[in-house]
Amino acid sequence: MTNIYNNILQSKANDEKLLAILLDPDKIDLKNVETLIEKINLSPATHIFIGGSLVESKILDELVILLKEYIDLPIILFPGNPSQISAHADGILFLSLISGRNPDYLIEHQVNAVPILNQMDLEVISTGYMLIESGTETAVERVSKTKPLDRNNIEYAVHTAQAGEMLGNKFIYLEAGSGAKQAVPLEMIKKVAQNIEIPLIVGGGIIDLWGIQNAYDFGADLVVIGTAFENDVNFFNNIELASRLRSI
Ligand code: 1GP
Repeated sequence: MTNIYNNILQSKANDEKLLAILLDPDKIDLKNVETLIEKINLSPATHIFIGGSLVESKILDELVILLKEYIDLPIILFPGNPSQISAHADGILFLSLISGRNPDYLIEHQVNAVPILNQMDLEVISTGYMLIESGTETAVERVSKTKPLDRNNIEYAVHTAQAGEMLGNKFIYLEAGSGAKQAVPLEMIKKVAQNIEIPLIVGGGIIDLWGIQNAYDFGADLVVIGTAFENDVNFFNNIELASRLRSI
């Protein structure tokens, strides 16, 4: 039941960096899923995240089943709300938006998700989710009706992450927002990483190898790539990029 998280802890202990490809079911055409699967299998990804802020898609179950059949990576749900849960996945990031002050995203959706999760065998991984200001309004901000944290107030971000850890979260996820203009500041990644023990996920607005490498160098344990791969399934084709990531 707890393989995904234990494996991530093991990777962290071995200083092996991890990479998740984020797939938004709303943006996937099942007709093209074969190519998608082929590209994922050629990529250096270690995990698949599935979800988005809005997901209205009816294909979630079908997509997860297909991915599970052809891809040998943990499939982890990254839901915007309880309607985005599939029993066919391996695990779920049980997110609490600790940067915000909207009770719906701190506890209400989580309570509503419990009867659904009780009927499933997903590995539930509690995650302190922190939205960081990134230049323009992002979907997470719009949908959750919460303010992101000031990107220059590193001390407050560190305290928020530490509070998340003290509350018992198993991950801290620093999120600039999908398609963000500016990724999470490297200095913030560094200070948060230095002040928590649990694994640190970083995502949003990372669009090239250097962004990935920098996030790792400053302390991210797992980097999430969504838009860059969505816009170009050949994103990881660059052999140099893939091999460099593998050797990290
Ligand atoms: C969003 O962190 C993820 O939740 C990924 O963001 O789409 O900008 O890569 P991008």
